[in-house]
Amino acid sequence: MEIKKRIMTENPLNAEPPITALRSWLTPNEAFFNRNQGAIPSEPIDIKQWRLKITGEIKKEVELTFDDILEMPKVVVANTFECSGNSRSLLKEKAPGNPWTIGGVANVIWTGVNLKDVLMMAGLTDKSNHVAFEGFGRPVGGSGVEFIRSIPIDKAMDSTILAYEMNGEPLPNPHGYPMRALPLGWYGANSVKWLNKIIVKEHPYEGYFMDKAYRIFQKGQDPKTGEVVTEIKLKSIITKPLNGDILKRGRILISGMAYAGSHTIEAIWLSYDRGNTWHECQFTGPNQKYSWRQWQYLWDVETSGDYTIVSKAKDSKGNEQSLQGKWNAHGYCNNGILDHAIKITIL
Ligand SMILES: Nc1nc2c(c(=O)[nH]1)N[C@H]1C(S)=C(S)[C@@H](COP(=O)(O)O)O[C@H]1N2
Ligand SMILES: [Mo]
Repeated sequence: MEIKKRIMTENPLNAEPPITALRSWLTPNEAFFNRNQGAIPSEPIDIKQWRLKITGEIKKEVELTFDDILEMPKVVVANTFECSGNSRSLLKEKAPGNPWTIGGVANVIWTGVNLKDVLMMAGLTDKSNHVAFEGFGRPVGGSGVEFIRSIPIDKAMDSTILAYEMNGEPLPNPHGYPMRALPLGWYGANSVKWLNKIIVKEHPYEGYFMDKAYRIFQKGQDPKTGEVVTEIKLKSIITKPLNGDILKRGRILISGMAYAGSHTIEAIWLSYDRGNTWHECQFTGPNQKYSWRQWQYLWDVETSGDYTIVSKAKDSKGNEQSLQGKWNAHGYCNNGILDHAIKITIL
């Protein structure tokens, strides 16, 4: 399948697929968005030379080859993966950064090993509170620092995998070959690509990509006091029809996806009057923890005119999406209902 992505920046590569590529429950690897702070390794890393080192606040250092990884218990899990900057360009008030529409998201089947199994080989101590991930070590971006991120030990032990396959294929080079960290249900920034080192720490890792980027804060506020971007927020998207479509009166199929990190989707509604009245939609796809849920609505339209259609999801905790996305300095986590409105014309 040829999929032509919209390139936002070429170097480093930041690109989103067309919305039509987001209509299937599984996203093909070729349609997986690209988000890079720095260079992609120019050659795939040599698997024979590659090692995964576990160091820091642990009982003993461990070094694993790729063959060692393949001999460990395998985990296969579908997981929806989203960049925290996704939908930034749809915010009512603009925020700086890549102008994603809704394409900075994908649902794929990941194969890997449990991070817990690797950490248990190293042995935890009473100072093993955070787990930092380091990858391909070229300093990146204007900041000139390495892309290193840490997550709390509970997430690391409970639901984080070290992924080496996407949809049954080795990770493509731009997506982190041969391995990336994958805290399930969390924003992409926590998924360090080209992983080669795990550092167990007493305190969260301190650095640009922990303290300045990937935090929710307001202008004038110290970024470090803002909340770290972790679990994917409840959101729904309409993938059919497309914004600006002109359709004939009669029965119109509206469909899309809804997702909520580690929570499942319980209900979804559609409105064609900007959220004044809501109509319950049907689910059409699998209902699995960590994966988005497909939905549809069959709309019998009798009156021609311009319509604004929006969707609203409710998760298993009973949360509902709010009408407008909450603005923050980096424009992260936009999950507003009206921000995701689709405008169509019925003839
Ligand atoms: N080493 C490294 N890992 C990284 C990044 C990066 O720039 N370098 N970007 C992060 C961000 S912000 C996201 S959203 C995802 C994007 O992964 P993808 O390019 O496979 O879509 O990777 C994360 N891991
Ligand atoms: Mo991201």
